Amino acid sequence: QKNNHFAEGRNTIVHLFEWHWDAIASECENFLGPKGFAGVQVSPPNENSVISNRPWWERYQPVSYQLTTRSGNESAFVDMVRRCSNVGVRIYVDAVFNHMSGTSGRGTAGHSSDIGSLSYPAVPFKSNDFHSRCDVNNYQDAKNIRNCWLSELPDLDQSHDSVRKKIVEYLNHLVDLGVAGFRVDAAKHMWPADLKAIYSSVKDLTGHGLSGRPFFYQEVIDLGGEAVKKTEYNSFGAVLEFKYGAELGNAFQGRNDLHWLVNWGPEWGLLPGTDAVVFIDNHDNQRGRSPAILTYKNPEPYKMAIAFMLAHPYGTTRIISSFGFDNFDQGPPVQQPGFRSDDTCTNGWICEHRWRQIYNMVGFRNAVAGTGINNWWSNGHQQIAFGRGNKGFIAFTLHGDIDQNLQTSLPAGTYCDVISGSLKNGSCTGKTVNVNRRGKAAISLYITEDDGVLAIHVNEKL
Ligand code: AAO
Repeated sequence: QKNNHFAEGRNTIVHLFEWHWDAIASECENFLGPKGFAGVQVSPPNENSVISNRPWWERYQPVSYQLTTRSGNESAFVDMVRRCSNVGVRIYVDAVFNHMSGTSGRGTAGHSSDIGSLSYPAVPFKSNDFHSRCDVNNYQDAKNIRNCWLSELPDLDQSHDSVRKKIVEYLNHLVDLGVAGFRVDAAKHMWPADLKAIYSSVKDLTGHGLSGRPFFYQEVIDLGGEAVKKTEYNSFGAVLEFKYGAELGNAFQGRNDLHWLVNWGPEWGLLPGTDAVVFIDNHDNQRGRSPAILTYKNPEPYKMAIAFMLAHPYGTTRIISSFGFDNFDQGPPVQQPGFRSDDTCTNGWICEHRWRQIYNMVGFRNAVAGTGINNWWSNGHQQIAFGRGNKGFIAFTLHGDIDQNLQTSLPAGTYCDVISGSLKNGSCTGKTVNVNRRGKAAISLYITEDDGVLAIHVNEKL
């Protein structure tokens, strides 16, 4: 349940937040497959309440487990799974089963929900399937966190067999359709024993070359100081490691010297890497107020933090692909993304995963997979560099120029910097780096350049 089931040579999940199933299918074929992405996290595929002005968050208000939403219906979902799987890209579902909708009315498949009587006939769930009403308002109290209602959302009682059965049926249905795993929404608000029981009742993966236990990665926000701990969850599934993006966000905004990253990993209070799914920002905290969190709105340090994440061996990496927004509630653009000749998106979509500095680092991660960190270098402050075995090397500066001959373990030759450009038709569109026969690389990285990163690897060598 901690195995991410990535296809050979692929390593990163992209969260195509609010994309439609047919657009995701095309994206797998046209971009994600060829660029080496491993998987897509999709928005919740089950029926949700239709809420006025159609905010993004209506998708976290389940009405039933039927697969009809504004992203598409079940046949479009099946087609997406097939087309993505055919090009080596797995599908991971955002699974919302801590609660049901907090809104009375109709859902995206036309079914009703009634918050007064706690009735969701299309599942069906009835009032005795829920914890009685109280609000999650005390993060020092595990019972309050897990038995009360998060954001006024009716809280399912997963200790009941009848509730477990409905959830397992939903997850099994998705396994039958060929998904590889689940992001478990609000896992912190459910009891570990209940989750363990639910996961172990879900069937093994089938189809599209998959087998074994589904991947479960759980949303347990643990930045320390609360009653619920991430370590209660990582024995039976992976956990989204929220400390990761908060620490790197601080570091790449200059609030912590980069050279301290020499021991990045569990020594920083992070979970073991094999238990962690890591990210710089997600769909919630990109809308939040924490100054630690970097997003597309602060592109230079954001791209650096993502480059560090993708260059470092720790964890299963995930990137968010956003739509642009000015306020918290704003839903996705009416039109799905179009694409410019430089790969970037139109129609209000940010498409971070199509930024060269980001997708080329997805390629870097694939090129260096299986190696450790070596040849660590720093100037003692805001400049660092390190290698990944004899496969890749990366340098960062937040302050001042780097003009150094740095020791690498790379084969001699001329490499393309995959941050300032790419290898195209036998030449580099950006900077080049020469590595001599002793492995010394002539690294020039000036603070005046567009990006404070330089990265080279064996798959983009002249
Ligand atoms: C909407 C309306 C509500 C209305 C409700 C029902 O906005 O006003 O009551 O409908 O009608 C999303 C939206 C919600 C939306 C909901 C349903 O965010 O606004 O409510 O859909 O439509 C906690 C949970 C975590 C949760 C997060 C948002 O632990 O699980 O809140 N995330 C997931 C999803 C999210 C979704 C839901 C759950 C619900 O990813 O999109 O909600 O399905 C602390 C705690 C965290 C806590 C946060 C926020 O952390 O540790 O556990 O997350 O606070 O309350 C700083 C702070 C620290 C904070 C941290 C968060 O460091 O110091 O306190 O940042 O990164």
